[in-house]
Amino acid sequence: LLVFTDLDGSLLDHHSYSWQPAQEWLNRLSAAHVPVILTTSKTAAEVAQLQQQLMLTQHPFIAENGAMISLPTDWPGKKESPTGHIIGASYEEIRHTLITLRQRYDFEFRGFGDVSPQQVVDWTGLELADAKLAMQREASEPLIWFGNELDFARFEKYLHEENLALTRGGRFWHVMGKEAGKGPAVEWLSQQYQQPSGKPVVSIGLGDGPNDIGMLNATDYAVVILGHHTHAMPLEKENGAFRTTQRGPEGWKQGLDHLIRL
Ligand code: 2M8
Ligand code: MG
Ligand code: MG
Repeated sequence: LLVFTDLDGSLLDHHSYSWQPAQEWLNRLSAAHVPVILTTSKTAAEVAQLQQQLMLTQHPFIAENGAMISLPTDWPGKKESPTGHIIGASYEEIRHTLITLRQRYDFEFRGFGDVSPQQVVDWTGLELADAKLAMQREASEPLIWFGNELDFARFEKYLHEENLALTRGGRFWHVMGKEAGKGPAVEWLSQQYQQPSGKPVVSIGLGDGPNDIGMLNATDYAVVILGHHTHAMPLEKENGAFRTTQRGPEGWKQGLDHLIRL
C-alpha cells in the first residue's frame, strides 16, 4: 500500500496548518510501514521541514505541484529519476515569462516573486519563517490574479505558447511547466514501487483541490476531501472515490476510516 496526500486543506487544516486529527492514522501507517508520500504545491524547503515534523523523512516527496520529485538518499532506483530534480521549466524561466507577459499586455497579477515575505504571511496565514520557505521556489510560481476573466483567458493561452500551464490550489493559481503535475509524478513514483515479482502496489490518494485531480486519477482509491472552494472535482472513475463531509485533517481521517479496516 502507498498513500499519496496533498497537504494544505487535506492533511493540514486550511487555516491553522495543523494535522492533529490525522495523527492517529499517521502512527498506524508508520507502524505498518506504509509510505506516506507528501504530494503538494509547497516547496521542497517547506516539505523537508514538514517531513521532519511528521516523521516521514525516509520517503520520497512530490513538491511544487509535481514539478519537483525528491527521493531519499538511499533510494535504490535513483539513476532512473526523470530529468533530475525539476520537471518542466525552472523558476527563473517561469518568472522571466511572467514578467515579459505582464510588461507586454498589462496583465494584473502578483506572484510570490513580486512581493515581500510579509505579504505572503498576509495572504496565507503562515508564520514569517514558513512564508520564507514558501518563497524558495524552484519550479512553480503561485500568483493572485487581479484582472478580468477575458484577460485571464489570454494569459492562459500565452502561457501555453511558452510551454507553461496553470493549476488551481486552495488560495493561488500556480504556474509551472506543461509536463509537470501531481498526476504524472504520482504515476512515476508508483512505478518505482512496483515489485520485481509483479505483485501489484495498491495506492490511495487524498486531496481537496483541482490541482489534486491528476493525483486522484492516478491512484487506485481516491479520497476527495471537502474543500474551501466551489470548484467541481470530477474524477475519471467515480467508483473507488470517496467524498468526505469533513474538511482538512478531519476529512483525511474520515477517508482512511472509510477505506482501511484494520
Ligand atoms: C501555496 O499553495 C496552496 C496549496 O493549495 C494554495 O494554492 O493555496 C503554496 O505556494 C505553498 O508554498 C504555501 O505553503 C501555501 C500556503 O497556504 O500556499
Ligand atoms: Mg489542498
Ligand atoms: Mg496542494
